[in-house]
Amino acid sequence: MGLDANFEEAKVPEYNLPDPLIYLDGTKVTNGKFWFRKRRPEILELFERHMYGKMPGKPEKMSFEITSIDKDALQGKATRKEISVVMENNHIEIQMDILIYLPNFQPKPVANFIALNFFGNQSIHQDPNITLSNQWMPTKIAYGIVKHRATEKSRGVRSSKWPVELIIDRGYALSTIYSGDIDPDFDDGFQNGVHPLFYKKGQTKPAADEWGTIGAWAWGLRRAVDYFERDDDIDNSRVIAMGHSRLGKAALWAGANDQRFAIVISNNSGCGGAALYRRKFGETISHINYQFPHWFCENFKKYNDKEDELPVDQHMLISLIAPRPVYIASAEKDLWSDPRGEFLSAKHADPVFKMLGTGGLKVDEMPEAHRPILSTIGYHIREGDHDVLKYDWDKYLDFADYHFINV
Ligand code: GTR
Repeated sequence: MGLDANFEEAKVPEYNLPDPLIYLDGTKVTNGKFWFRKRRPEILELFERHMYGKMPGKPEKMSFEITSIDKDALQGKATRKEISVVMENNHIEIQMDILIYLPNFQPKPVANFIALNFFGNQSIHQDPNITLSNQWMPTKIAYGIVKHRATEKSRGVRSSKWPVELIIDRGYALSTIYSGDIDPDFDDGFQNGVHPLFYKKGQTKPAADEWGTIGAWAWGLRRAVDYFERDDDIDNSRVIAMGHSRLGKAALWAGANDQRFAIVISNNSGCGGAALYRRKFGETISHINYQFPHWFCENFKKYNDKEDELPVDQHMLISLIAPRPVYIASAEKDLWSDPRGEFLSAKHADPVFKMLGTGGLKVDEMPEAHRPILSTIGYHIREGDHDVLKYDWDKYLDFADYHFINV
């Protein structure tokens, strides 16, 4: 299969989206009580069975160890903490390391962004005291990742995507975890990472309706919240899940599953994230399953080139977050992620948000670049490529302020 894709709006096919407010039996959801009792679980189950796979609950054992703490980080403006979370199930252990920067000037507990990273915690900032990851990661010499391991040269290589000082100055904490601590991003038949902790006797890979790698990352984000619940510096009513691209897909799925995330932010999450599949614009189901056969559950492969047969589409993923605020961000040149499809997911989730008594999405038409929309559903598109920029973070901070302070 080649990777030819449609990038022309005129070639988007006609499509009918499944209605988030119509039950599988064809009747209509009439109020919020039935949404939560019946329709929301129905939709969640469809996403589990056909797309992301079911994820397990908490492991049998979890232990938390603060491995470092520095109250004088970032020229005194922040406290840096590192926490090792060891999780055990079926006598197998896995460890994920959380790096947290807390603003020193802000009274505790503070609102907190949690976002997974692609190249280890040390990649987000030049701070020489961040513990260097020793996990497998994709080799990338330009980033100082040599023979699948981070070197000293990898410190801060991704700092343009992580404006830590800005986040701290605005009074928020930032937490991050290397995604590969939870599941390394390659197709090894699910032998490494968290999946084997939950195999039943004789099981060697997830069943067709069980989690893939995106499900595992989402699960890891939820386990981070288990830690935050024990940390008095963090306000557990104000935890924000944020993710870029593949990690944005995971942030949305985590937010759909776990109402402890007060706000969910998708940065350029595209196919399998915020974008509507039925538009077949940019990356499609067959592209993603071909390039990343480990991301979704096995059942999802049945929908290669059959997006119209899928019982859900991604506006329904957004609707699972309601009534909690959700922000979707696109970039003009990121056509592979289908910016318009990302906006339309927000728009078609709006009826659920409105039924639940929120303001939903306050516009009908996709805004121009650099005209952010602040409402329960937030949205912006900016100039430029597939990336996370300071501009994006600025808007996420505005969105969080709008919901946490101004409301
Ligand atoms: C691409 C993939 C996208 C997106 C992106 C990323 O190769 O096709 O779905 O996830 O990677 O994570 O940067």
